[in-house]
Amino acid sequence: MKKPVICITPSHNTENDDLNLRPTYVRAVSAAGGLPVVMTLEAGQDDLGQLTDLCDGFLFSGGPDPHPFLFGEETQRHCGNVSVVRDRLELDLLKKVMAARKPVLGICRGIQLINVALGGDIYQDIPSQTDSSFPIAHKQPFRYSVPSHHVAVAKGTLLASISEGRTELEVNSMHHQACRQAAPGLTASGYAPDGLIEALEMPDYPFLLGVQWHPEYLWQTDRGAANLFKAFVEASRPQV
Ligand SMILES: [Mn+2]
Repeated sequence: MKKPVICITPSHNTENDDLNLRPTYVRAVSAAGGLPVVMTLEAGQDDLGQLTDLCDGFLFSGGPDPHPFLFGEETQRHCGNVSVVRDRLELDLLKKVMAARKPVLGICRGIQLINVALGGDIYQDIPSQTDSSFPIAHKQPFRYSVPSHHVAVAKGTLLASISEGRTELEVNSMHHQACRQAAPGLTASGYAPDGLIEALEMPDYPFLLGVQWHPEYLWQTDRGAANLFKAFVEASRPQV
């Protein structure tokens, strides 16, 4: 049986114009039964259309901050580096993929990119834009394979079904930005203990899920993280 082909967007190192991608994404997709392919950042509209036809599922990976202009803001003092090239490419790709109603998984920057693309916005920097008497470390001080905070799962959601009834997940955290206002059509299905959105999904879509944590570092030890990739790959399996 042919494996579902999963297109993974790479990161863009703007210092030397290199592409890079942590191998953990590729391994997690492979282990879940998918055939991962890493895309380039040099693709015109026609190329993106052909890629959308060629691939069965699309994983928007982690990376630098989305440009603030994309959600109508000036650049805040603690905003990080951006890649205009990657922003443009991923926004164009997402539009085509969603028009084809093919499965989408967003991880870290991916959930933010999806939210911004659909009309939501993000905190440019959590520590300086939120107030908390007990600040959660969204940039955890230890290895990414070790969970650092919990996520409350909303009942009746795709995330809940993937999590096999668990109402609370243990996740890792390596982000300084976060989704603020969910875009129209998106539902928040996971929250950190400080109230920040950690998962978004689109109920009126075959499979569209964004998570703020990094399941690609947890799938070997956590069933929920492994199930997340399995559910995505299975949703991507072409109907025969
Ligand atoms: Mn977090």
